[in-house]
Amino acid sequence: MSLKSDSNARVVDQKVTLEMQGSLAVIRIDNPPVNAGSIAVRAGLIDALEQAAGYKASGAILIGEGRSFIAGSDLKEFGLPLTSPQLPDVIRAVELSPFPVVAALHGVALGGGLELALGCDYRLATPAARVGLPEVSLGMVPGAGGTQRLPRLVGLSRAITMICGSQRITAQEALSAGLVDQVVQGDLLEAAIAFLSDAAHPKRLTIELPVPDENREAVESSEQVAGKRGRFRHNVLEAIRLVKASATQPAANALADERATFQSLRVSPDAFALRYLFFAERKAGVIEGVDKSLALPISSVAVIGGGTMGQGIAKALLAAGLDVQLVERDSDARDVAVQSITSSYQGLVRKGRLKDSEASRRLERLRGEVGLDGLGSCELVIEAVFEDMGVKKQLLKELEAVVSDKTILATNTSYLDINEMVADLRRPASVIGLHFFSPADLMKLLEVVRTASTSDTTLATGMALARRLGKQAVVSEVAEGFIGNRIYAAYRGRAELLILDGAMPDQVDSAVRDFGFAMGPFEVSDMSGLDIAWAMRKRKAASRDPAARYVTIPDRLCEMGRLGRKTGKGWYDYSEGTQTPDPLVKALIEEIRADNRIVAQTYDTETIQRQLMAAIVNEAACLLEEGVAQRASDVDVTLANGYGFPRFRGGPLYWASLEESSRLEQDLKALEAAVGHAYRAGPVEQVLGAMKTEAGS
Ligand code: 3H9
Repeated sequence: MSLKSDSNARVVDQKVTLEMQGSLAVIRIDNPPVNAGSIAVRAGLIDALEQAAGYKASGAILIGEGRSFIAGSDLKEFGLPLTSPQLPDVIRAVELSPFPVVAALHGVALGGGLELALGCDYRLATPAARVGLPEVSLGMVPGAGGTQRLPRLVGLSRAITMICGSQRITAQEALSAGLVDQVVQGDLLEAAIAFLSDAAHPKRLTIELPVPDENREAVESSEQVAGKRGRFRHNVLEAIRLVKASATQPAANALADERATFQSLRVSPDAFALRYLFFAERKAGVIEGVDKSLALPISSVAVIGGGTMGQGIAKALLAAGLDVQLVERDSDARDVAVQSITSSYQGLVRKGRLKDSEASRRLERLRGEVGLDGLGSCELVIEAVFEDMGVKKQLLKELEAVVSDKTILATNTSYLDINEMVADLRRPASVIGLHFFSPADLMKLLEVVRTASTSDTTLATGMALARRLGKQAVVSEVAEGFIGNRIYAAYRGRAELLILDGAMPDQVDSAVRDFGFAMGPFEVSDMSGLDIAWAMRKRKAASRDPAARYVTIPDRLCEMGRLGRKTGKGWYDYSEGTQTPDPLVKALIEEIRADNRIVAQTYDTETIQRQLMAAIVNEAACLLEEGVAQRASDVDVTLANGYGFPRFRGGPLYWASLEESSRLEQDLKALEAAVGHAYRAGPVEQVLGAMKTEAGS
């Protein structure tokens, strides 16, 4: 610790500084990039508070340097034994300080950052600040009083909803809920100084406030909703239990209970997996050798094709504040597309999920167009037309002729070879794949596809756009199905073989749900429509290896007009309004088995799960060997963000890296036997070995 002798600024340590402004102590936290509450920050805060007391401060202000207050505890520390002083020690020091302490919040105050603020006597926030306790989404519960102090300010049901839903709320919402005391329009520090200079703001410990009385039904209802949304995971139930304890237990006991629960949960398998995914998601944004700052600014985008996908992409762009031209072939199609977006916003406004003013702003930025002539000023054009190589090639050529030389062209293809698509273009370096997932305005994943000729500038621009849209980007090289659909095809293929060899669709779906997916593969097929994959199979029929095992069941279902939910029947029967296994499908499966002279095997839940996982893991290894994905963790990020893979398992390769290698080997052997002739073994052992080495380093 060093002191500056010629001013009031005292460097408490490199991460925390203390400056006396009159009788007020201004304590600044400076731990870039997000002011994570590392050990240095915690120790610095305690020192600063002690020094402020030594200076007989009449009040103190905790404020963050840079873009945030505190983004939470340093997640890198959580897999290891925690070093003292710990966050509850810092909060105790705040509470024991003889003067009131104000937390001045800007940027984000999350997790431990918000818990520290809750431990302060008052909280002021800028309008753009966001606050929340995201620990549950990381497999834990708040560990420094969040479950005890938050309900004292916002009530039990609101606290349950916020904590279990890992909600990040705005300053205005926090003010209405009673979480912050003032939203500051002008200078935050000046406002905090004025606030503390007011004698009406004496010391006031949050932990000593009573939990507001609340209607029991309201609490029970928020408890049920939160439990269900959190799929009744252990940490979610623990969070609910702890919040409720704030109303019934002495604070000291409940705080100790919370701390013990946090300590055990932070080293739980879920928490390790979710932390892995947190850092994997950030790493996915890094492209080796490509400078992020090359990204071109984008403010105006054209979307070609106003079907479901085009509309979804347009909505994602509008929500991010971009100007959008939605282009259709004729005025009827254009009007239908614009009307459909308008109606969907009206629906959201009616449900209270979008402000009327925001819906109007978005619609003002939307222009429906016919033909390509008006696209000269667009910085980016995304085509979302029919999935056909000829159609897309022709369109890109026409686009090249009308847009400026700086315009980036993107294709939303989900399978086609983009290298072939750009072969005849003048500026292939300006073309990229942007593979959105449907509904494109809601789904988090965006595969950013780099062709053999995509320039670094084009790629960096695609990644920056993804970030602006709030999407999770993953870079893929050109390959059929890119990363996600290629792995999904292997998974679905294995699921269909399981049916052919002895399982029933509901048994497979239920095993997959038990593993943690939201839906099984046959439920997903029914939802998205069996005809999409059918059309693809028909297209590829001529080139199919005749020696490969082929499951005809889905073709037969399509021929019977059973295209899934939209026709009331698919793998299941929906005619009574619920998803019901259909004896007719069972009979069809048995008939096809008999035709193929297959004696049905019996599969237990675990075998089904492990076989499907083996198919995913093997395909992922093949794809890494080919260089389609940059790194193993990108595969995990793809599956967790676009395919419903359970986040608490980290991702398929993370899951596999924790499995006993001999068991995995057995699974892969069984997979090989089931797939037969078409099986290609990926370098699974090598991929997982590299992951383990990285995790240990
Ligand atoms: C907690 O607090 C538990 C307490 O209850 C316990 C009490 C005892 N730790 O996302 P970005 C890094 S649990 C370590 O790209 P953005 C991140 O890895 C914690 N590092 O920026 C990245 O590094 P790099 C509760 C962290 O502007 C860089 O910062 N808190 C942490 O899009 C920039 O991140 C949370 O869950 C961290 N906590 O978003 C908050 N946070 O550049 C998690 C970030 O090397 N964080 N980093 O790749 C976030 O939500 C976002 O990062 C944030 C910034 C909104 C802060």
